[in-house]
Amino acid sequence: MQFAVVSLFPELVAQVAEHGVVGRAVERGIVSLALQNPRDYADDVHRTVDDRPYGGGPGMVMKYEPAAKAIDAAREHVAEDSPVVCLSPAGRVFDQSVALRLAKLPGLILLAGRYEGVDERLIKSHVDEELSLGDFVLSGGEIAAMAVIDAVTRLLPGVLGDAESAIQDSFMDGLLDCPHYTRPESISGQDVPAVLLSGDHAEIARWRYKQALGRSYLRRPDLVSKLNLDRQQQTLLDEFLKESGT
Ligand code: 9WO
Repeated sequence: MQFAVVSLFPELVAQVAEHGVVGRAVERGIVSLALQNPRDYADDVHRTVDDRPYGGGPGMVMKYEPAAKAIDAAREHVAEDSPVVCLSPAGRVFDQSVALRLAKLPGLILLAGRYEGVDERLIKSHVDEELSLGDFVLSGGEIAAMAVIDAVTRLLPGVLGDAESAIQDSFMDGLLDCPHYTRPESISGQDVPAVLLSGDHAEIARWRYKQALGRSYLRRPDLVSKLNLDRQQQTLLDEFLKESGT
């Protein structure tokens, strides 16, 4: 999959491709990341990319022309039918189902805004979709763009190993993860649950699924109500609630 990001801080965005899962995917040629800086397309001597807002008020607005030229240049690095996505708290919420949809695309251009916002006419003429990570404000769209690249890359065939993919699949059915433990067995009187030391793999799988259901129910009831639990799941959840005294 071909990603291109339009940003005034390309060296920040480049970091996502220099570490971890995304870094390996780039090394293995599964993803590419092109960067375009609107500043390189500003044609005045000061290479101006922002200007004062019409109507007055504090802050600056990202100018149309340098960003538009940077998006057009980004198109050269991605497949022809790659959409342009802008990261903004005004967008629809990015979740795993959106990540799955984007992972089917041949490419994606991500526009990361700065300042108080982007000239609305750029959104109108160049942006296909606005996406938000949630109801908070960042200083720019870069970190959100990096999150989208990471979440989408993990879904591409061959990026995760078999074991990691299996873990991802089992928790993509709409539940939170179960708790995890590693050595040592006891920390200041906090012990690893005995079942995890039992060697009984069926019982361990059952316990993990019960924990995932239970903490999803307690922390994210919205996720659980979407699921329509079957008899077996309802039994596990009832057990969890009885054991946890809730
Ligand atoms: C900021 C904003 C605040 C309230 C309502 C709508 C808004 N849109 C923007 C916006 O597009 N801002 C640009 C990108 C320029 C300023 C910094 N930007 C930004 C993106 N801040 N926060 C985000 C963001 C992106 C994705 N998910 C959460 C926040």
